[in-house]
Amino acid sequence: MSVERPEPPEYDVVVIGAGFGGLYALYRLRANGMSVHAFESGDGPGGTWYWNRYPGARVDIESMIYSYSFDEDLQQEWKWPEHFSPQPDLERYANHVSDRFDLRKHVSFGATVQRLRFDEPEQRWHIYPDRGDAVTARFVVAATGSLHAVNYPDLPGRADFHGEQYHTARWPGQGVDLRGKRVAVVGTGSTGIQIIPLIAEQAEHLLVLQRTAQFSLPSRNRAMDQEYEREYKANYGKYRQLMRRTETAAVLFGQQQRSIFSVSDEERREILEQAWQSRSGFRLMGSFNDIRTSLEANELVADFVRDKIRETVHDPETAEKLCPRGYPIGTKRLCLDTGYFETYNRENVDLIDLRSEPVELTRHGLRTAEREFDVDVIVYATGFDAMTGALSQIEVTGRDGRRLSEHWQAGPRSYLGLAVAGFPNLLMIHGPGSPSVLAQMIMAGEWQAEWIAALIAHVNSTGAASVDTTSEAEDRWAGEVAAAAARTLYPLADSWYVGANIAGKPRVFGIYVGGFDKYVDACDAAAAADYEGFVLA
Ligand code: NA7
Repeated sequence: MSVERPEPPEYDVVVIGAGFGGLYALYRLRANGMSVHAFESGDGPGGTWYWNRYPGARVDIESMIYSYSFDEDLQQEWKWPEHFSPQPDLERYANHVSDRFDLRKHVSFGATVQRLRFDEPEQRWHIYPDRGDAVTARFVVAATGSLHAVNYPDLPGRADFHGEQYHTARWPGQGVDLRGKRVAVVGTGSTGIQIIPLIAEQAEHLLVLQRTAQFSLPSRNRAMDQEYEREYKANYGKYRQLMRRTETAAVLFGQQQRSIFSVSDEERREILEQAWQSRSGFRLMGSFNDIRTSLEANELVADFVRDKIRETVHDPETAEKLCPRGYPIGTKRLCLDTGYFETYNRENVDLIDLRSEPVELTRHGLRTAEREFDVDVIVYATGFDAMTGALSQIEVTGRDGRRLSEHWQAGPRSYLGLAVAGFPNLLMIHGPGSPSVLAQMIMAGEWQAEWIAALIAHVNSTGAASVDTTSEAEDRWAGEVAAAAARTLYPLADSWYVGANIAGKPRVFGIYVGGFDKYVDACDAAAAADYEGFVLA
């Protein structure tokens, strides 16, 4: 007797991830008449803004900019309470968009895709989640997020520690009561810098374990200014248009076209001071046009920020430990903070510089060569296996049994950050080789989802079964990405942008920093030239 197995559900497109990129891809592809489904590991939508529930989690791009542009009513009606939105507001927005556009019904929440296999005879992808049925789809859109796969530090003795341990990107939804506890935070990137001041207010004692001091600028966050909001909404069309045409990756921060060497020392200090005091810290980096490209120009700005740290932190020794050195400002993600450096003036806060004072975890806390601390809770603000991590956690098998992990062994390759040779009908949002984390990701994701929807419509209109790219197209694009990076100082830093935070990861700068406008032009030019670099079969 044969047992009949049910046929897997079939879709035109499966989207992996229901963060802001994935949600919009669902919306856009459905509007184009496709049958769509998404798998999302989280129990709700929002991606990064679902997972990062740690105290102080906040976006570092202004709320009026960091939002969807595709629906005029949505952008007019939605009210952002704060100038820089905190995680709960962004998660609320993701839920609102899911409900408003009836997207939730297309998503399997709490389901992580573990395996993706391209079936050549069928010309379809088979998608295997860890929960629920496998499905098939002609196209897969990987909106898996650039910062999803969490990174734990390789601190000696970590398994021995008996207290509570939390990674900031997997922070319990119900929160963690740190009142009266002795807490250690490992990591001083954007996340550490956001959470440290808030933990210091609650904990009996806070120990910060810093491997690399970071540049951070004051966020000057505040309640939304009503007049600013009105003006923004009245001109949204114009601003969104401008964002798509910026060099500065769809973020408007008033990039100036003058060299830092074209002004006197006094003028330079005045200009930097004005930017420092302005409503968006990143304006500092836009004050002159050579900060990202000239080491000498960059060093002047770095000095300005180091002086600010010395002015803020009372203890000179601690201030020096907190002064970033050894990499140009802006080449590791620049942080925005609220009272970060001031936190070190508190009696209940201590800083350990891991490079000069290595730490070993013990059963009850940690010790260095000279000191020992009892600790109740360790918080890991140690970031992510960024850019490729989330997709690399899925076993992806393309044409001829080719594995994506093998294809990317020497570093991620892609054409336009959208497609990978040998993996037909698999398209990426914020893929390596796209502007991704150095763009305003909601806008960039919308733009890519639209481009992908147009590509799929084109494939369908020709009657082709699949679209792939070629190794030559990947090489050509890798050359463009590398050339754009080489014009900047980014490759000089050991950052997660180049994979330096993950042991054994190949060092590749996988972000297109030639300008969001140039990226759009390159993708549009390929489309206009009959999808040059793509092969329809
Ligand atoms: P980041 O920016 O990767 O920061 C992680 C921090 O953790 C950083 O200070 C790291 O030091 C530190 N780290 C990582 N591994 C270790 C080990 N093994 N030992 C000690 N310290 C370690 O992650 P975030 O979550 O802060 O921010 C990610 C992005 O989210 C951010 O850039 C924004 O785009 C939003 P390092 O600098 O590597 O020496």
